[in-house]
Amino acid sequence: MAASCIFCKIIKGDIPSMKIFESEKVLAFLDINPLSSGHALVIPKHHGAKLTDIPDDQLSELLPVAARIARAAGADQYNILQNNGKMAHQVVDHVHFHYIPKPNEQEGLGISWPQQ
Ligand code: DGP
Repeated sequence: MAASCIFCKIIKGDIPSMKIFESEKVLAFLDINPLSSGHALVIPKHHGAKLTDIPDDQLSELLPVAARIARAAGADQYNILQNNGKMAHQVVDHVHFHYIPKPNEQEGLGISWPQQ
């Protein structure tokens, strides 16, 4: 846990979130700023900023949860994204996978990166 980390605070329950899955090592919740309806984040409970900071036993549980969410949500098309570092558009320095469902083809990719 990192005292100043927003996602660690969500894990502890100090900041409220719309949780959709929780296990010993993983938490998933709805993104506060969704790119599409159902946009969710899957995070390890172990604090680490980047993919390379997370132990394998935590990492290996994240994608199966993303797949479970994708299956349960039922969207046929979706993005799974994971950003590492400011230049790669990472804003929250606690590893997270985005699950971004695409409800229909009119929305295109639906990814809007911050303006440089
Ligand atoms: P990234 O750019 O990959 O670091 O995405 C961070 C995401 O985290 C962004 O889509 C918004 C989301 N987010 C930031 N703060 C909060 C929060 O307090 N609660 C929730 N549910 N999501 C948050």
